[in-house]
Amino acid sequence: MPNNRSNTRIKQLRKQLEVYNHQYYVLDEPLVPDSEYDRQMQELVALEKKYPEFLTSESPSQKVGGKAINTFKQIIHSLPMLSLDNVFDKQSLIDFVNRVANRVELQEKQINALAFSAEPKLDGVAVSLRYERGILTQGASRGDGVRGEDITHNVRTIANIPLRLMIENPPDVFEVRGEVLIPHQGFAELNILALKQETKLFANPRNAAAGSIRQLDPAVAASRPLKFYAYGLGTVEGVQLPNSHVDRLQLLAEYGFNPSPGTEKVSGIEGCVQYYQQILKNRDALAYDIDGVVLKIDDIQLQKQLGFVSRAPRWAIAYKFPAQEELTRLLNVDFQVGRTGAITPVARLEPVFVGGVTVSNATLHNADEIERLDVRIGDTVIIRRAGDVIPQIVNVILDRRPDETEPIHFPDACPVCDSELHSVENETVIRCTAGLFCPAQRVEAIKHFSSRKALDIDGLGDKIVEQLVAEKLISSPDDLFTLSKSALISLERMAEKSADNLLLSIEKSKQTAFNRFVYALGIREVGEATALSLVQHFGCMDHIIKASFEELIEVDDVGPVVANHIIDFFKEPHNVDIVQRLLDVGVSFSETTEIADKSALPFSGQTWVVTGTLEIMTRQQVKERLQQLGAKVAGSVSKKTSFLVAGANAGSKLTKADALGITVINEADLIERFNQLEFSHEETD
Ligand code: I6G
Repeated sequence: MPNNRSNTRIKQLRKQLEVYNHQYYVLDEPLVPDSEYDRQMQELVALEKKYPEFLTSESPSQKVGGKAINTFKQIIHSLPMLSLDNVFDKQSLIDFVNRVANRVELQEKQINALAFSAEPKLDGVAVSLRYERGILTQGASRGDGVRGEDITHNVRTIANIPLRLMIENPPDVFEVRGEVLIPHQGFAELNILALKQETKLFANPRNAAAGSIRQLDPAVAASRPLKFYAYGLGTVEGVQLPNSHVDRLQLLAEYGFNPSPGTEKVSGIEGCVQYYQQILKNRDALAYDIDGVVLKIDDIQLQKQLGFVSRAPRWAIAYKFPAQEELTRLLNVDFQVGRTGAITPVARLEPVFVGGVTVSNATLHNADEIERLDVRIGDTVIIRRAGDVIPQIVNVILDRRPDETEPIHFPDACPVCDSELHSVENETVIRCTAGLFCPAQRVEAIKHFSSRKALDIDGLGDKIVEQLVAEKLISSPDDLFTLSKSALISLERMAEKSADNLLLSIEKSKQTAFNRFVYALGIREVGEATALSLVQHFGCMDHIIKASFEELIEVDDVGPVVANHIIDFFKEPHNVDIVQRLLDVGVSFSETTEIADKSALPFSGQTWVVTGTLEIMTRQQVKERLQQLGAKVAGSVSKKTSFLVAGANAGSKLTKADALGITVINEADLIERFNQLEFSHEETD
């Protein structure tokens, strides 16, 4: 091809690929299949190789693969990157608005109508991007606000940052400021990869994002799922800008950026407070971390009038959420034995206010987690509490470790009954092998038996069960039905009236529903939904006890894993005896089952399809877990499908799901969802 025709073609391909990139990475609406994109990119790369004189730094072919640098250059921001003042409560927000109103002499009516731009405060890393005549020439970290580091080589690799502004006549200088972050799904994938490669896990998405843009080699940033969201402008020359901040964000979208998602224009203090509350309520449903909302006077003229104090604008404020991470000290680690014998290390902490509540315990999950964190008694630790998820220790501050600490050892025997422990290959859980001979498992089994969704024995609280077992007044669920009033009164703080009421509740609980009874037995992974399916399938207790593996996997929610748990449970003569003794003491149920409230299960009403090769869980495990959570698992994708879980090499199901606009999630995201539910769900141990 002659030179000038090649140059024309190169320009054509670049323009087309820029549009494809923008549609894919910024708008999330791909225009062409990957194969077509790849074909055009290959053609561009080949032409640029043949005619290197036409190669430019803003070509879409240059997004990844730049050279590593030796050291970071310092840059001086042309306009300082300011910081925001924070408020943590409504009164301080009102004080902020009143200060604004006093300074620009607003009347009450004007305050109520004052327009604010409101946006979620993304928990990422602030960066500034400089475009000269439309070309990205510099990316800089915030640094101290005056001086930052040159991270151009890394920001160039971020997929939703355009290398060229998407407009015909770009301004001479256009600086965009915003946050770089890693969404939850990408973060989970990064840590799964780190686990596989046995490298250090990232503590949280913010640290991972900060670490990614502070790399000498741009290949690292290119491999990280970074996203950039624009929240404002720096120096701009050669273009007239709108006088509203929200309109400026709209302009940023037209130039090819993702403005801060969820930005809205709101009015007055009440508008700001409502926005804050709405975002706080929906915080856990967002795809990324946020730590508050940012409120800005929308009118740029007013902003200019207000100016700055020290390094912060007077026209903006961060209204922060209660912290989700805090520092505290590890006082001790207890090893708890659960209903099915699983041993869970529980961290006892110096009480600390985090995420809106005082926290004094956190889970350490298992032995691997203790080893990963290398946490020791006396350590200062970062604790995190997000939404309803049980608090976790995310990291140890090694600088603050006291002298002469020892690694924490997982016990060699059950901490309660001293029986042998058992660990299964590829499972992180270590269990006590004593079953109901272990007092801890006994207590948990009886608590489960009497819980609300099981026999629902009103007034039999956890503390009473613990005392009854400790005093050897009961040792298995059937003993509850032979308890005497004098035995109950012998317990600490048990008055005569309470003992009478409790005996009445126990008596009343004898009349139950068949599915509640099966659930109450506490068979591993047989939750409410599975208990109901078993009862509906087999119709009587004897058939469930005697069911073979083949018969069990015929049942709706039962797969091989659960089937084996059921068989193991009834293989134990002790468990069959308990069932018999319960029936002998008068527990009875109608064969017609009460419908369990399946609609209360987290995934009820949803239809899921699983396809492709999964790496961590087997497809069967995923299917069973989804069913336990109330989902229907279907074999094919249709309009009724709620979610498709797609592993590697997913084929036609993925294509169909895409065509139908069905939400597709990968294994990492699925595991993240399971983990979030794990601690609030009673079905598993
Ligand atoms: O809108 C914003 C979001 C986050 C900001 C901001 C920010 O810092 C993390 N910082 C400033 C100084 C401004 N807006 C004006």
